[in-house]
Amino acid sequence: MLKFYYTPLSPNARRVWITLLEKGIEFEPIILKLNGDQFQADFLEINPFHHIPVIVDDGFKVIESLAILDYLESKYPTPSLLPNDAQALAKVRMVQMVTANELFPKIISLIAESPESPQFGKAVEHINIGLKFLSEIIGDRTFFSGEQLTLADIVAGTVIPFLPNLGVSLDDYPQLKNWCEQINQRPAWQKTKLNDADFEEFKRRVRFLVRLRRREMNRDNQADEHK
Ligand SMILES: N[C@@H](CCC(=O)N[C@@H](CS)C(=O)NCC(=O)O)C(=O)O
Repeated sequence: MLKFYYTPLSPNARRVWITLLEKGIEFEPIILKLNGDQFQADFLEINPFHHIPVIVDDGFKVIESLAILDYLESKYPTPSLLPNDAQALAKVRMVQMVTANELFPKIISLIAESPESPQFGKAVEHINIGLKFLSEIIGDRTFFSGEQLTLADIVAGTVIPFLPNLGVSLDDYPQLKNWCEQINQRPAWQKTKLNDADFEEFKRRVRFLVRLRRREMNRDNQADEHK
């Protein structure tokens, strides 16, 4: 059976979890705590970058959430979560990449920075550029590709619904707001959603990781100065 390495707190892993549920793929859950267990030799053999999510299917391992989604779509094509039309497919990819590369890093800033700081304000500005772009793609459709749920909805749907809880209103984007309400009701979203305590724990871990990375960067910079 397909093995799924993840933690329920991770939005990157949740993309994969929701895809497994939407496609009705059976899996063996292997939960990591990310308290150092990701550095154990047996996990490093599976993913040398010590990240979840990872899947191992028939002995074939796949790392990187977006690569995992493509693998699952090819290997388990029903129900289909990708359109065939060139423009529709390009839109799915744009939604995925804009969410992963433009919105997600700024969400980290919303969690790590004080709401009064210039960095927080800049993150909100950037997120609004992303939301405007995404609301133009969704137009007045139910999902990003029309009536069919796709990987675009799954990737954006594990990020955008959290924005109001992090200080970014969706009031200027009524269709995205309707879409959030729709997808949040789907069984796969309900089953994988974070409760309030989990969400606080997720934010605590993000702040801890950001502090750790900053300390490491300072140490590296100081070491470079003394060379
Ligand atoms: N680009 C990767 C990112 C994965 C990632 O950053 N995973 C985090 C959890 S959200 C992780 O495993 N962190 C543990 C670590 O960095 O040691 C993906 O999309 O799968």
